Amino acid sequence: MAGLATTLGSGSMTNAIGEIAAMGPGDALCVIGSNTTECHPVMGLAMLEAKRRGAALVVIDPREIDLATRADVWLRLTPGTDVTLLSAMARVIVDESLADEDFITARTEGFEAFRQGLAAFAPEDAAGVCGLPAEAIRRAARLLGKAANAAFYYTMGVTQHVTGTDNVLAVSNLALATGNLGRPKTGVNPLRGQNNVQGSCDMGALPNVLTGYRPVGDDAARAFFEAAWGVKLPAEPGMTIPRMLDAAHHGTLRAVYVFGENPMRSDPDVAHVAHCLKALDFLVVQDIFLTETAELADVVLPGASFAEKDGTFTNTERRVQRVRRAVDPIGHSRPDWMILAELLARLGRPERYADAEAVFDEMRRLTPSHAGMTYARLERGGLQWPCPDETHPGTPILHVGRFARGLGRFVPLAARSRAEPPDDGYPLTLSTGRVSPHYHTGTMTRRCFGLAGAAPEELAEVHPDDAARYGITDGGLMRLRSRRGEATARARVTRRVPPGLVFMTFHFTESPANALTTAEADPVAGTPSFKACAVAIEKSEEEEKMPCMFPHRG
Ligand SMILES: Nc1nc2c(c(=O)[nH]1)N[C@H]1C(S)=C(S)[C@@H](COP(=O)(O)OP(=O)(O)OC[C@H]3O[C@@H](n4cnc5c(=O)[nH]c(N)nc54)[C@H](O)[C@@H]3O)O[C@H]1N2
Ligand SMILES: Nc1nc2c(c(=O)[nH]1)N[C@H]1C(S)=C(S)[C@@H](COP(=O)(O)OP(=O)(O)OC[C@H]3O[C@@H](n4cnc5c(=O)[nH]c(N)nc54)[C@H](O)[C@@H]3O)O[C@H]1N2
Ligand SMILES: [Mo]
Repeated sequence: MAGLATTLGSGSMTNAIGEIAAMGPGDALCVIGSNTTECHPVMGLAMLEAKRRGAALVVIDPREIDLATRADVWLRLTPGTDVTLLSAMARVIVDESLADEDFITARTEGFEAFRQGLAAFAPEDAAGVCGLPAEAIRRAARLLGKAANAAFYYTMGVTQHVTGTDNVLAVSNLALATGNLGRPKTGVNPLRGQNNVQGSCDMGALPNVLTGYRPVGDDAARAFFEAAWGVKLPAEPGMTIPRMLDAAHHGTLRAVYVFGENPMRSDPDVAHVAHCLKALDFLVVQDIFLTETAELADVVLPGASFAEKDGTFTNTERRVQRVRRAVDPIGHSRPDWMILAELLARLGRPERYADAEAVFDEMRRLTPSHAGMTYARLERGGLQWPCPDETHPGTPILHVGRFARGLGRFVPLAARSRAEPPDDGYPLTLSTGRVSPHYHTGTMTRRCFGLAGAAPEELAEVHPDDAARYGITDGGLMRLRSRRGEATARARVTRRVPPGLVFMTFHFTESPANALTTAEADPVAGTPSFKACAVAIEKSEEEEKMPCMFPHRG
């Protein structure tokens, strides 16, 4: 969001999901740092469908994910070198006159400075930095530069680095240079991960904005909400999670209310997280299960799951959709909004909501981009914001004819190094992420018989050369150490990862990847470097403590 708000004026997926499968001969897809078939399988399948119909596929990923095996060009870059690679591709596009000059003249600014900045990114030099043949960089650039329509998709391989914002700007620069915005089958498309992360951001669940991305520092915006709610609002942005943790450590933050989040397994450097949460005077956790974080809480409030309540989710293409209660809440658990409304009442604000629809009606009254949505209208498959009035059909594609900020902005970039490069003590790079059967910290999916059966335990990917060097066998246990902590995991010896890279998930509490990761973060967005930290590995002898759950292994 930090990156795209700068260049385009709006930080969400620019195009619609349905356009992907419709791509065909002459079109190209560029998938960067996104294991789409495992993490967004519906869109992953659409990408494979586009490929089958004749669209070209460029994949930029250090690991041999499914999509890489199907790509026309797979760029197996060294982790953390995306700015260099994407800038070198832009350089080829400009040098070989493949840039869209009409688009650049009519709809963008800053091109000249950007073009001059590309002098630092000759493909031959980039090849060394990224660990790739220069010719592969050229081939990928030509495929995208010559395509009738090219669409860019990216996720956490791009953002979860100390250079995350720069990486996003590099993607945006490439889309602007090739004129691939504001039309079907194009766009800069960050695929949102959680079912309602888009909706949470739209509703101001960020430190610096109110609903609809109106800054808390904007007097007029604040006055509008103050009049509606009858309260005084702070003009200063709040804190990001890493800053909250530091403030807890320093004693300037005394109480925290966590809901729908399990930072004791999902935040980097969990030893630090535990220390900070224990330093608080008061911790409340509202979850549907007793998580590792809830175990530290003074008060645990049982929430009801998605299937037990009414409301809306906003998906990655900005589509607001209804969810409906299918079963009754269990025991004393309640929908989150009811718990919050009850708490408000106890704090002296009377309950104002009869049901979830009443909450929605307030939200659309206060949010111009959602003003035209009603529960009745949402019955027909949902609506994509902006949807300013009740006759408006919603907006499938952003930036048609004009960018949200007026002109699209090129941003010249310089390559910066990743977090914690390997050294003698910690000679390998750890990258973390997901496998398809499990969701995040496993609170939900590990309780599901079928999913737990499909992936009962961590299988950390390690290259055969590294396995041989450290005496690690396929299916055997290995110990991983970083400057922050250690973890034990079963090894999967595979060429899916390149030499020097170890990949593990953060799904398994007994093999906690975030005991190892670093809290070093992107300076603009505050997103941690989950995709790169330095580790050491060795064979582990803890076999009885972690019996093998795969009968055919170990
Ligand atoms: N099954 C399942 N699906 C999920 C989730 C889940 O937990 N389980 N979580 C959801 C959520 S919240 C999210 S955010 C998404 C995440 O979806 P993804 O971002 O697709 O998931 P990750 O496993 O984090 O994969 C990131 C990809 O980036 C690559 N990568 C790592 N470092 C680099 C790099 O330096 N450059 C490049 N170009 N690539 C790199 C990795 O090899 C990997 O293929 O998934 C969503 N969907
Ligand atoms: N090492 C590493 N760490 C990562 C990442 C990575 O790639 N690598 N990815 C990061 C990313 S992109 C993300 S999005 C985060 C995810 O981090 P988290 O959001 O902390 O992970 P989840 O396990 O999804 O936690 C969600 C919690 O909400 C609870 N819950 C589910 N439904 C409800 C509900 O309706 N109400 C309430 N009150 N609770 C509910 C679940 O039981 C669970 O405990 O992890 C981040 N951490
Ligand atoms: Mo995410």
